[in-house]
Amino acid sequence: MILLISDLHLEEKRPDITRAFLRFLESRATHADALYILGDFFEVWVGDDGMTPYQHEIAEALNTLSQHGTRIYLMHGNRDFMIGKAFCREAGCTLLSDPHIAQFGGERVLLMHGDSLCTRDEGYMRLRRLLRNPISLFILHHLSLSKRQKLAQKLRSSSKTETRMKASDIIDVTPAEVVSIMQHHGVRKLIHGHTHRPAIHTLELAGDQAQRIVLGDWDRKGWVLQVDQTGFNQTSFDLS
Ligand code: LP5
Repeated sequence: MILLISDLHLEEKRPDITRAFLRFLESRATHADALYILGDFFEVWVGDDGMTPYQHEIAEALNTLSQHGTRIYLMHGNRDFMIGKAFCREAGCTLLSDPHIAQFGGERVLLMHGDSLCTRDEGYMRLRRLLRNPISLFILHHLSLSKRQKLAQKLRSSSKTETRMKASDIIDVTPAEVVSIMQHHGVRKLIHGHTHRPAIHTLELAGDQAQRIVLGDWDRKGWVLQVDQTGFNQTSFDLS
């Protein structure tokens, strides 16, 4: 059995999400062969050198699960693309590229965070290109921790102001982009997060039925997608 989650936005200020996640790791996740975390696992990540005691505690909890035998795979999101090797080593998880093709029960499934599918959000696309190119990443990694923290704060506040003003369809995935990437990778199933709009969408790809499964974010509820012999089932639970 495989479990997939995304967009937990873990931070010390949300003990309810943290508690629910730690409970999930100690219970349901121990029965899984693998756990996939598809980005925005943390609210914000400025580099492994800035890890707080809280973040070490989360890494340790992941590591305990991996020692127990559940393989853990982590993908970057737009908030935590600076997660690096040190965190993964400490947490016992493997960093996946975005996109990544997984084999679930013999089916090729495309896994993504989902932000790169929102191509109508031109402001964000520009910011993404700027932050994620290798030269910027090199520079960012060499800035002092305090500078990175200040920049991250600035980005968060600009992003909050701007997203409030964006139309709902602009900050959702672009349908043509979904079709194009699924065709490019030759898959009939795509799983992603980012948009905080949990759903299973069906679409037609070159005459075949295809599915786009959107993972929910953890806020008032937690969301988990389970893949087993019965298929792909996403369920939610109250965080309290
Ligand atoms: O995060 P979310 O879901 O609320 O919004 C996203 C897009 N915003 C972002 C920015 C993140 O919230 C903040 C990332 C912090 C990373 C920290 C690590 C880096 C450390 C070093 C920092 C340099 O991803 C938002 C999308 C939305 O998803 C929906 O898809 O709309 O995009 C924006 O709002 C972007 C704006 O349109 C453009 C913002 C311009 C900001 C200019 C500030 C200049 C600072 C330059 C720094 C190099």
